[in-house]
Amino acid sequence: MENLPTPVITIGLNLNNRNFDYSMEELNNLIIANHMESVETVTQKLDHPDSGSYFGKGKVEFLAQLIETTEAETIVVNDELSPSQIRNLENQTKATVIDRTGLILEIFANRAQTREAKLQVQMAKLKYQLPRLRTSASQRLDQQSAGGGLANRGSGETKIELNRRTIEHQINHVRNELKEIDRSLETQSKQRLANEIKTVALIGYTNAGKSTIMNKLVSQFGKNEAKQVFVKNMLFATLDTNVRDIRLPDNKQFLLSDTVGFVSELPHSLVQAFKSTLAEAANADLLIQVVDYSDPNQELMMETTAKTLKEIGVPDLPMIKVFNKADLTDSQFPSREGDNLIISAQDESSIASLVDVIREKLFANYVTQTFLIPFAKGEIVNTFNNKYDVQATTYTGEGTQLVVNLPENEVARYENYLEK
Ligand SMILES: Nc1nc2c(ncn2[C@@H]2O[C@H](COP(=O)(O)OP(=O)(O)OP(=O)(O)O)[C@@H](O)[C@H]2O)c(=O)[nH]1
Ligand SMILES: [Mg+2]
Repeated sequence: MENLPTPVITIGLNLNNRNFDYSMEELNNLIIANHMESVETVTQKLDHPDSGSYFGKGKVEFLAQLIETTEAETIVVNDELSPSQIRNLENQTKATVIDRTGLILEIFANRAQTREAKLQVQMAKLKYQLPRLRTSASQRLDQQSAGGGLANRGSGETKIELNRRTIEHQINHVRNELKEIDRSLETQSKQRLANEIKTVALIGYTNAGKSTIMNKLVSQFGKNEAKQVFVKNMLFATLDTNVRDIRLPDNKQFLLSDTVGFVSELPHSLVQAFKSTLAEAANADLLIQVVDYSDPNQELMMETTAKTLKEIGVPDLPMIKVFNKADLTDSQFPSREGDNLIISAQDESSIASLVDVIREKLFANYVTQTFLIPFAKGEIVNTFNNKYDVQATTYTGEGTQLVVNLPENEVARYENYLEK
């Protein structure tokens, strides 16, 4: 039997922010994703966080009472706190305090599967811990002074120094390991560049259906249709970038990548750590932003996505928006407005319209031309058949006549055989 979720108290400051309710809802989803359950939610309206203890004095006292009277022993905070805020809150409430960043790092740590993802999460965690070492160190000092003597203070400080050096050492170690992996990934993407294969990246808010769409495309058009990715109704189901070869029936090929989903205020250290994984998106020819159309917060989720892309350093790339899960709404699907689509990943004709838009966007520079290839140049006929969409083949006295849809810049290469 599975363990029951850990009871916690969630708290958040409302700084007159229009996104406040949404961010509290998101926090609750993050809590569920971390196998916790909120037994009580406490919010406060303030102009700015209390620099000492985040909440004001009265509210902190109220929290201390709640910790005493409920089964919860942990407080989860909707913002990233300073080390001293965490320390003060912990001292005053006698609870364990986890801030939003710490929570997201925990979820990522539990989800990471591949060596790369594990290292990336570890890097983010170490960087988060480094400035926070003071927390436990000062606590130790407090305890020592409470014990009466200053005699031990020196040894306490040496310990902090030791911890700091251990963490810095670990950071270097992880950084080197990541560099190794990065190098091999770089070779792979250079190869792609050399092959001029187009790339498409699925991006967007977590749980929108990116991996589901990936799987549908892979099972219909994948070179290896068995290579399905993990799908689950939870936040951050995907942490690793998965890249798959897609080959449409008309020989148009591209690489499709699926990657980690976004959430608002994704910790900076995590974004940094995942940069190389997310580079897949930064280099794409086309981004497909998947949006959960059944979610009332979809506008804010799109804002979150835009912000995160900026933070990763993704340039202004061609992007289409796919409003997914329309089966859960009253809207007609599939339907298209400009380059944007309303679809359901579970519906076959939806996937077909998505493929149409991808094809249009990705292969816009394709032209249809007629060539007459002499019989002696059979290898060109083979190339056409393997690489491009051959729409008609006629055998004439002079050679093979082919109607071919191919990239405009490739035409020059076969100029001698163009039929005028
Ligand atoms: N009803 C409905 N459910 C969908 C649709 N697309 C995806 N889902 C479900 O939504 C949940 C999340 O899907 P995923 O494909 O894992 O979402 P994701 O965007 O990859 O999520 P992360 O990897 O966490 O970022 C799963 O339970 C899917 O079965 C859809 O069109 N309709
Ligand atoms: Mg996914």
